[in-house]
Amino acid sequence: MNKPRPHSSRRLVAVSNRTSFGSPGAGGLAVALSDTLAETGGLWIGWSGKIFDVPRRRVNLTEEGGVSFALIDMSKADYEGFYLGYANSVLWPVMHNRLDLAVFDSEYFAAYVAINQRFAQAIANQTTPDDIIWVQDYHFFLLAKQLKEQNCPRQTGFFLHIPFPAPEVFRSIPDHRLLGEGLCAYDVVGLQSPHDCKNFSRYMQEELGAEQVSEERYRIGDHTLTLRLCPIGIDAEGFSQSATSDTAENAAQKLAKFLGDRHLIIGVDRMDYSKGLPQRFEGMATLFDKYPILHGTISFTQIAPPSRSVVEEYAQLRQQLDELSGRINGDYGDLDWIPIRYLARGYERDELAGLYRLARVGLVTPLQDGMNLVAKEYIAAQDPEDPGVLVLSQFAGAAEQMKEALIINPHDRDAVADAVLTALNMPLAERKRRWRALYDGICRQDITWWRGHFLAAFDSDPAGI
Ligand code: GDG
Repeated sequence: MNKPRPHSSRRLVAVSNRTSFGSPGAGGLAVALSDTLAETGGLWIGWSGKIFDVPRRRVNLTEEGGVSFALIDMSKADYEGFYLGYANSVLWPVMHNRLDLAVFDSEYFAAYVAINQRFAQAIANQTTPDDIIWVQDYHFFLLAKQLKEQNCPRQTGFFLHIPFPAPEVFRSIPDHRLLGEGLCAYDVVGLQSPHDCKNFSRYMQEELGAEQVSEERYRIGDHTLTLRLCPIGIDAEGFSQSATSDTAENAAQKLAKFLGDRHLIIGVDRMDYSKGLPQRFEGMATLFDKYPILHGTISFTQIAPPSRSVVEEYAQLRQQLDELSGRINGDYGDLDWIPIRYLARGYERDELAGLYRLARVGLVTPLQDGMNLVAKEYIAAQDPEDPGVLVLSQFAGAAEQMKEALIINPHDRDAVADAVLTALNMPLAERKRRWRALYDGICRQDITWWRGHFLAAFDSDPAGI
C-alpha cells in the first residue's frame, strides 16, 4: 500500500453540532479547528443554531474568517428528538454514569439516526475522497457507518469529548450496538484518557469481536481502526497572558474589593449535574463545620452559568444550588462574612482568567468529566511567583495528566474539606514546585499538540500493523 499524503497537505473538514460561525475566536477548540481549516482551505459542517417549525432541507454555504461553513437547520421536532432527547437525555447522562437520569425513548433514537443521516448526506455532497473528515463528539456516532452505507469512501476521524463509560454501563443503552458499530466504522477514534481507552477497547473486544493487532490498532471484520489517546489541551500561553490583561485585572480588582484580606477559593463550571456542584457545596460546609478557625478568613465563589436550562434536571439542579448556598450562608455566615457566593451567570473569558489568578485555591470536583478545561485554565492563569493550588477530582480526565494537583474523591466531603485546608496552608515553595510541573505539562500538551497528535494518526499506513 502507498504511504498516505501527510495530513497537513489535505483539506480538513470538521463536523460538529455547533460551529464557531457567528462567534469566531470564542473558545480554544473553535480557534484550534478554525486555524487548521483556514490553513487547508477547509470546511466546517454543523447545525446553524436555527430551529424552524417546518423542516428545511437546504444546506447554507457561507464563509467567515477564511473558513467555509455548511450549516444545517433543524426543525422543532429534530431539536427536541435529537438534541434535547437523544444527545442530552440519553447519551450525556449514560456516558457520565447517570443511568438514573436517562430517558430511553425509541423516538429519540429515530431522530438521532435521521439527523446523523442528514449530516452524512451533507458530508457526501460537500467533500471528496481526498479530504480528512474530523467529527467532534457524541452527537455523531453514526456518520462514518452511514457514509459507508452510501458507498461514499472517506477517511474519517472521531473525537469524543466526554467519557467512554465501563462497557457494563454503555450496554444499558438499548441501541448500544448500533452506536458501538458506528464508532468502529471510523478510521481513527480519539479519547480523552487512558481510562476511556480501556473501556472502549474492552467494549469493542467483548461486544463486537474486535481483535487488537497492535498498541493502537483494532481489526473488526475487514476494517482497521486506530484508537488514539489524545487528551485535549488549552492555549496555555495565550490563557496565561489573558490573566494579566486589563479586563482580567479589572475583574480581579472588583472581587478583591469585596474579599478584603480573605483568601478566595474559586469554582467555574457550566451548571451541569456532572460537575458535582452540590457535593462541592457540601464539602465547603464540612470545611466550615470542622474548622471554625477559618470562619471569616476565606470566601468561596462559584461561577455557574446555566446551560441547557430547558432540560428538567438542570432546573432541579439550579433549585438545589439556590437552597444549599442559602442554607450554608444562613448556618455559617455572619454580619460581615458571606461564606459562599454563587453566581448563576457567565463572565468574559478574560474576566475568568483574572478571577482564577486571584484565587488561592481552584476547586474542580466533577463527579465525571471527559477532561475538564477549567483545571488547565486555572493553572495557566496563576502568578508563577505566588501560585494557587488546584484541588482536582479523581474522576476528571485531567486527573490522569495533572498528578501534582491535590487529587480527591468528590463524593467524600471530608476529603474535599481537608484538601482545601491543605491547599490554604501549603508553603510557597511547595505551591511553586507543584505549579511549575503542572504548567509545563499543560504547555507541552496544549491545544496545538492535541490537534497535531490526532491528525497525525492519518499519516500512518492504514495497513501498517
Ligand atoms: C466538554 C467535556 C471536556 C465556563 N463558564 C464560563 C466559561 N466557561 C468555559 C470554561 C471552559 C469551558 O467553559 C468548560 O469546559 P470544561 O472542559 O470544563 O467542560 P464542558 O463544557 O463540559 O466540555 C469536558 C471539554 O468538552 C473539552 O473536550 O474537557 O470534559 O464535558 O473553557 O472556561 N467561559 C466563559 N464564561 C463563563 O462564565 N467565557
